[in-house]
Amino acid sequence: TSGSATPLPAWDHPHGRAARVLADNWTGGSTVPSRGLYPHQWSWDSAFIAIGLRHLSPLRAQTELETLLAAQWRDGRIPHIVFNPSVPLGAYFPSPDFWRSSTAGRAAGAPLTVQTSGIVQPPVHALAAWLVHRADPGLSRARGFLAGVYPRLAAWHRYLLHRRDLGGGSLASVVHPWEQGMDNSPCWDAPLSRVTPAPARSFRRADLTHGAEGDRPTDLDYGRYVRLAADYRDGGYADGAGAFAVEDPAFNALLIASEQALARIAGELGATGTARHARAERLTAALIDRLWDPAAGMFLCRDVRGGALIPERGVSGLVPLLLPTLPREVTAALVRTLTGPHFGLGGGTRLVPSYDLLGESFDPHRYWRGPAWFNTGWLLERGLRTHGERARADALRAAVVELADASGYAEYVDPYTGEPCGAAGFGWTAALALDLLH
Ligand code: 9YW
Repeated sequence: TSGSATPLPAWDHPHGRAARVLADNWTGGSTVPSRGLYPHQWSWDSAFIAIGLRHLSPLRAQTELETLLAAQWRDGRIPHIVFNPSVPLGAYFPSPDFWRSSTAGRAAGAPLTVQTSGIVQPPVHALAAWLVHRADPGLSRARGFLAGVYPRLAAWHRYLLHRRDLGGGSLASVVHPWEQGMDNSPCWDAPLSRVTPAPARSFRRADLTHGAEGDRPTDLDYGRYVRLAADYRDGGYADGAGAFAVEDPAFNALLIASEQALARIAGELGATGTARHARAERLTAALIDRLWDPAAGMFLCRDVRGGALIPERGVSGLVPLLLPTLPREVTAALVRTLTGPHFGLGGGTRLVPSYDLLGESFDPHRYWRGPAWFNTGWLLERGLRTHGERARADALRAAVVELADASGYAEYVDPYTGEPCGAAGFGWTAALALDLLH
């Protein structure tokens, strides 16, 4: 099934080992995050994976994004999971019979021919599409890659900017912790505490078959995830009514970076990107206005239902460093926070922890409550480089590449020791390490 792609890469250097992970996780039209734990296509995983895949096979990278976009709903949303029909139902929870996209999502325009979830994930896609195009502009033009994805990406951003402006301040809200992608971050504890958990006996987790219990979210977390998702489904996936709505800095920063990428894509297609650049600037102003906390020296999440900033330092609050047009005092404060005692980069830690090292809920092994992840490492490396922090960017780049390889391309690692946690052979870990090797 490797088609005309290059021969299988060798095992004796990091580039080859990362490429092997991506080859092993490729299913013919897209790449799974992990063969055991996550055997379907995930939205932001695919965007990160395409960014790495472009160095191995620009055609596969384009296909990865096209496969995802083919499952887009008519209202513009890109579902967080596109299910592979040949994988048994019990292999992952919640499975298609939970989401029931083609029936429960009918009013929102869910596709009829493919089963998906009904929630979304961070909008990294336009950024990924632009980077994939640049890897091989000749192939991209010959296939009409950008012309094909542009209207879909534009509809995606429209959905987020209009249907998801639940706080009325121009930013997009997430309606489920799975949407933001950092499932059990302590940032969600307060807004989630208002959600009545679904009884543990009403569902069956599949993740514990593949991961150590201490590395994963708790049953209580899962009860709340299930309740929120079931309520959203039972309301026909209409936006606005849910118990959980949060404006997250990483989600919105990625939307802004993707809006800038979409402006470049428009330019490449012969249109003007001016209006999109202007919108990205307005969104950046809204991000600072609504989520910047000068005392913390970082961005915080806003609990839209509770009406206040959430006083927890999650790595998502550093991700806006990626934006080139932030005011200088903001970027300077972000770099200080990243390298200070709460995140310890270059001091106690070599990779960025997902949560405050000094926070009460810090746990170096439990998923998004402390471990270091490679996608946030990649985003922050890009941010440091964008703002001229070359030595720090170089050090973080070296650490991502080295720890990704040393951990067997782990899903996440202990931020102090680099000890692997979660799944091995994880898609975006390999893809983003590969990207940083180029
Ligand atoms: C789950 C696939 C996804 C990631 C998320 C991560 C996890 C799904 O896995 O969520 O079932 O818990 O938190 O960011 O996209 O890799």
